[in-house]
Amino acid sequence: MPLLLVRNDITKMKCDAIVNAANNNLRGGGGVDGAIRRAAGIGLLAECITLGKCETGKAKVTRGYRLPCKYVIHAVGPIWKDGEHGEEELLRSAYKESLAIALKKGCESIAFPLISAGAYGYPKDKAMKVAFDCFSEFLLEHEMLIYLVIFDKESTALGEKLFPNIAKYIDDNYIGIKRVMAEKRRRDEGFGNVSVPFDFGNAKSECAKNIFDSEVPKAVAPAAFSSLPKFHSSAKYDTVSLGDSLEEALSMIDESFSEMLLRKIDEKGMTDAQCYKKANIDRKLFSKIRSTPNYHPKKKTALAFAVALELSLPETEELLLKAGYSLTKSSRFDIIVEYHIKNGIYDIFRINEALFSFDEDLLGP
Ligand code: AR6
Repeated sequence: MPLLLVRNDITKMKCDAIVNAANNNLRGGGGVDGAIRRAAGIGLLAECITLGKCETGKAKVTRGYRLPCKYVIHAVGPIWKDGEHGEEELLRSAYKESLAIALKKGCESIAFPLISAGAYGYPKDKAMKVAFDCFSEFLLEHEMLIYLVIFDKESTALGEKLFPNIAKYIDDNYIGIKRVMAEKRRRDEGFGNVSVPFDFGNAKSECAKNIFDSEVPKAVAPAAFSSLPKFHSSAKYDTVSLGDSLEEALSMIDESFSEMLLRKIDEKGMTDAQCYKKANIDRKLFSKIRSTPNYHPKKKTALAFAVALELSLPETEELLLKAGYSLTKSSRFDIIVEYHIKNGIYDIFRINEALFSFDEDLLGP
């Protein structure tokens, strides 16, 4: 099961367990701890009292009481001093212990806050990296839906601060909506081809979000592509006549997205599980893709597989095309993904961290 980043109040998360950023006394405090206790009610404090203390880097579990979760796992992260006092190890341990408890309790879903990144002063970018590392390591071995819940806008530390190189790459490559619209108008008015591939369905700038519905307009809806047989070239298409055998016509149908994906998995010597886990995709969705030759994925799913397979940029474009998509310069989402592929960064959690920080959709299901 994948890792999802969400902006929410953790007390609202409907999952098997939520994690509390607690202190050694387990008697409550401010921040996420205070919010959880207020929402859970007095029963939670009463049970905490029976548990005694909890060492830094460790975790203990109670029931969820009035919260919409079965369990609350109280994890104690380190107080940040300067990074030279074993903070990272302790923070890793807090995440690992929490996940081990969730596993033992049979949880299928769990939501974490950014432990230690509030009152305990752990720098948010560093805290996020530790969280991602722990989750991705865990998900390689286990099936669980993990949410990392970011509460305040500031927790993301925002893309430009965290990722100046990516911000620069976006500046250099992003084509604003006005220019794209002008180019589209030129094309519509018959002034020749545009140089910018424009994809309404993926224009995700603030500007684009306001202008267009998030739905892909029918005329360019990728689903429309997938239902049509694809031909290798127009020259070949011309040769198909009514008298040609069905077999011949079928032989011209292009490889579908699913077929290309499965072929690439074989070529890369990966197992299915290695691929879908690396793509942050759950087993169920992968099985559906595997058993549906004409499966039409979302763009973020197709790109997640491209990243998992470590495809080059042209190969990525090819895989996307199978699903009726392309990478465009009119979408910050596309540019950020392109940046990572170009730089050989194929860690989906790292890419998602960047996407999240720039307030974009994430790769995955
Ligand atoms: N939902 C999700 N995240 C939240 C919420 C919420 N409702 N509220 C805050 N956060 P902190 P720590 C984020 O201070 O640094 C307590 O007093 C917050 O933005 O809650 O581990 C304990 O009793 C930040 O990113 O925990 C301890 O004494 C993250 O949760 C001490 O604070 C953690 O912030 C623990 O400090």
